[in-house]
Amino acid sequence: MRILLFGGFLGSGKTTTILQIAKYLTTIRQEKVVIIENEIGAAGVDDKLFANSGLQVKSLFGGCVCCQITSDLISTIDEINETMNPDWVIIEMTGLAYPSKTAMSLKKYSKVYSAFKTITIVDRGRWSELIAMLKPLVLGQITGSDLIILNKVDLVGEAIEKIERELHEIDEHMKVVIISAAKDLSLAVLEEVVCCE
Ligand SMILES: Nc1nc2c(ncn2[C@@H]2O[C@H](COP(=O)(O)OP(=O)(O)OP(=O)(O)O)[C@@H](O)[C@H]2O)c(=O)[nH]1
Ligand SMILES: [Mg+2]
Repeated sequence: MRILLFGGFLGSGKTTTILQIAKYLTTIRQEKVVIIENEIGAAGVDDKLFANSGLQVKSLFGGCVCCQITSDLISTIDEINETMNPDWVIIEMTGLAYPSKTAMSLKKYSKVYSAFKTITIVDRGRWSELIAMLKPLVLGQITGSDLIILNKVDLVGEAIEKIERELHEIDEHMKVVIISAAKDLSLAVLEEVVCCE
C-alpha cells in the first residue's frame, strides 16, 4: 500500500487534482484506491464529490490531521489496510494543514505502507497574495514536500518562472510540476505525481 498525501492552501486545487490522479490509477492502471478526506467542520463537500465519481472515500471530520486528530488518521490508515487492502491511499488534507508534519507522524507511527509521498499544491493565481499575507503557512506547506504542483497556470497571476524561482529559493532541490488541473493531465504528469518509493 502506497500513500500520497496532498496538501495546499484552501481552494488551490487538491480535490480537482486528486480526482484525476485517482481516475488514472483506477481506470488506466486498474489499481485499488481509497481516499481519506480531512475537513475541519462536521460535514464535508469533497468526500461526496469523490463518492459521486465512484471512488471509495473515508471521511475524517472534526479537526485537522496534522495537529488535532493525527491518531485518528493513523488508525484509519490501519483499518483501511486491514479491511480494504488497497494499492493506494490518497489523503486530502485541509487547506491549513502542514503536510510534512503529518508525514513525520506517519513515518513514526504507521507501519503499514510501503511507499509514501508528500505533494503540496500551489495556486498560481494567488501566489503573490498568499506569500504576502500568510508567508509562514505557505513556507510551512512547501518545506519538506517531495513534490510541488504549481496549479492553475491557465489563470493570470505571477509569472510562472518567478514562482518557480521563488520555490527554488525556499528549497533548491524542490521538484516542481506545472499543471492546470482544470484540463486533462498528461500521462507524463500523472506518472510523475504517483511515482514514489
Ligand atoms: N481555472 C482553473 N480553476 C481550477 C484549476 N484547478 C482547480 N480549479 C478550480 O478551483 C476551485 C477549487 O478547486 P478544488 O479542487 O476544490 O480545491 P481544493 O484545494 O480541494 O479546495 P479545498 O478543499 O476547499 O481547500 C474549483 O472551483 C476548481 O474548479 C485550474 O487548473 N484552473
Ligand atoms: Mg478539496
